[in-house]
Amino acid sequence: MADHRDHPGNGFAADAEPRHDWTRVEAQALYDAPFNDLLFRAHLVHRRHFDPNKVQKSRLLSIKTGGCPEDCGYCSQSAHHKTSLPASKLMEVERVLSEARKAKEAGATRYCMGAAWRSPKDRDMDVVVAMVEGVRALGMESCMTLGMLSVEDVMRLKDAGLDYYNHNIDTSERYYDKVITTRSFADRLDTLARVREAGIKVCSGGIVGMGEGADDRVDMLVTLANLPTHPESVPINMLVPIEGTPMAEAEKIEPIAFVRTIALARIMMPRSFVRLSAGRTAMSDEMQALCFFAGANSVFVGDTLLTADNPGDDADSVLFGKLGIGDLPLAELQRCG
Ligand code: SAM
Ligand code: DTB
Ligand code: SF4
Repeated sequence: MADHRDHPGNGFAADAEPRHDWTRVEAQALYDAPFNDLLFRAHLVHRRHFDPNKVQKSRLLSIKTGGCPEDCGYCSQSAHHKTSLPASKLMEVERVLSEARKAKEAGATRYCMGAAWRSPKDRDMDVVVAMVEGVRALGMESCMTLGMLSVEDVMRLKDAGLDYYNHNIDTSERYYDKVITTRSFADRLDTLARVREAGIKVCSGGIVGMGEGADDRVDMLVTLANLPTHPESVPINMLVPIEGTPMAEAEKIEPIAFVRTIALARIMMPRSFVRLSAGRTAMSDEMQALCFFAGANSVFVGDTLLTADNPGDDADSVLFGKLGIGDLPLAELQRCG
């Protein structure tokens, strides 16, 4: 069989090298193109850089749940909203590592740990560092998402060997204050720049289905694609509506618009892993299949995300079996891109 990177002459030579000078107008034109044209182009870009039949699997764990001082309008964990979620303290290192071991046995290559903080306190950092070291010793990639970081925090995480830091820009700069008022879009970009500067890989994406317009989805992706280096991992979350949050009743995103968002991310950030993230329990198999065709090549596995449901290993193995999609082992993963 032909190498997956082989492709017929297709007239999209400019897709070969990542660009960092996307304009809103050209990105919007891609997003608005006839669906088949958009998907065809995204799929060609995808095949040029990745095996289209392999998906990277990450597993999430909430290491500190609830009681967060930030007011993110989508989040079950914000102390500003009346959700049914009880707050808990930072987990013990051994418990985290025992969960990480199970995730590895179930096929995850990256272990992502999330805390409901605006930013970590100094005393938390010792514990977090031990978690990173423990996960790496298990032979998995480590990822943390802890809120805003100082230069000192970033250096400690780098020294511990942290592979990825997740910090989402969530939406466009224009729509940002409709979603969050306790921090700014610029705050997010500052932390991302510190993480990049320290040499930690960047995971940054956003949420769609929060009542934003197509222009907000496009602008969010333009911001990410015009960073000096593309995030290695770009999670695209579909809002999981949480009762008691201001976004509980937000208008749902139309599935085709969601697929367009994935396709645009793939075209603009050709070498990044685009993760089909939160919201998969509300997606049909066909919608997920279209997302994989459009260039998504990473998912969260297991039956919970941080606090919300995820399809679980049995449902995923049925889906991936039907689609002929296999795992991307760690060794292969490190050669990608
Ligand atoms: N507190 C840290 C922060 O905000 O960076 C880390 C944890 S936070 C829960 C990680 C990301 O999860 C958010 O940036 C957001 O993109 C995503 N997220 C949170 N709640 C969500 C929801 N209900 N639906 C979809 N994505 C969600
Ligand atoms: C990301 O972009 N999505 C993940 C991860 N990064 C940390 C989180 C999704 C959270 C979904 C809602 C919940 O589980 O509470
Ligand atoms: Fe806190 Fe993160 Fe939730 Fe915002 S998204 S409320 S920062 S846990």
